[in-house]
Amino acid sequence: MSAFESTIKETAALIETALDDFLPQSDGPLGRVVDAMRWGALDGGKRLRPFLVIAAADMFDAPRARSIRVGCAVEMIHCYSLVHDDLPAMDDSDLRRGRPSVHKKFDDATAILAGDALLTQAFEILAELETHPDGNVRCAVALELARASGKAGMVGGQMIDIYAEQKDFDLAGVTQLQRLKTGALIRFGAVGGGLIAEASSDEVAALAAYAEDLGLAFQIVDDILDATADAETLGKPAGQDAEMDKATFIKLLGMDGAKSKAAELVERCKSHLDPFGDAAAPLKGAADFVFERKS
Ligand code: GRG
Repeated sequence: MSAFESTIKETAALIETALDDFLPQSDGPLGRVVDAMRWGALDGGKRLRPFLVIAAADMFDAPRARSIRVGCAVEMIHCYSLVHDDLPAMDDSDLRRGRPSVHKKFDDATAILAGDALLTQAFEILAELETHPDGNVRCAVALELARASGKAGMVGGQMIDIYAEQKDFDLAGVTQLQRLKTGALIRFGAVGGGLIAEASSDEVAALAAYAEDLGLAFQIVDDILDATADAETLGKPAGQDAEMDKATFIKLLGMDGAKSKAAELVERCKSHLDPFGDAAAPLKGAADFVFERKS
């Protein structure tokens, strides 16, 4: 295991414990929604977005207790999006992280409510005093997460993605779609970490520039992994079977073009962190991890 993999595993364990504490089990109908929230949020995932929060906040020596709370908030939003995305009305997926998706384990109504409850609890956590003693800081972080999650961010990107299945998008169109759908929460990770640590506006801008390039690289790698898995299933060279009704980076750039674009973005994203010197090593490690990941 690389040094970076051990680091992200350590922060993932901190997030797992904190999420477990935020979601205590209970009895009756309320217990059912909590069980479904736990099924959707615990025991899985790379915890990349919370890692970005913690690593960015660490650069400014912010208390870990605060960055872990902000990390849990963004992970709850991410998990809610996966729970809803798996529903029959969206991607209709029976499996998530190698086990039954929430609506398969429970039922559709419970999955909708569990997703809603994860979404709302994320903002409850950010509003609580323990997140930061200064209400202005708590408000700034909540505002940033709301914008990243809603119609100007992830939800907007998902809407465009559903619509785009019938349309031919050019590179600028796909880039914009992915900036919203997956990029906005990744961007929040680094920016949220800077905000909770009361970094200067220039420092937050550098974190945003890093995370914007990182988010795009993440999505290109996701497309490469999907195309490779499809090719293995179909027994054809990777990249030749990109879904024709869906705009992907593979469809627009080809497999080799997509790989070099991802590599270019990873190098560029790391360069935005140069002003932070050695303190930025964990965030730079995250960029290499995104490029090299296999799942
Ligand atoms: C339903 C409002 C709503 C939005 C859904 C993000 C999203 C929008 C849907 C997920 C579909 C998907 C699989 C997109 C590809 C990129 C992505 C977000 C992958 C999953 O993120 P990882 O790899 O997952 O960080 P883990 O399991 O590691 O947390």
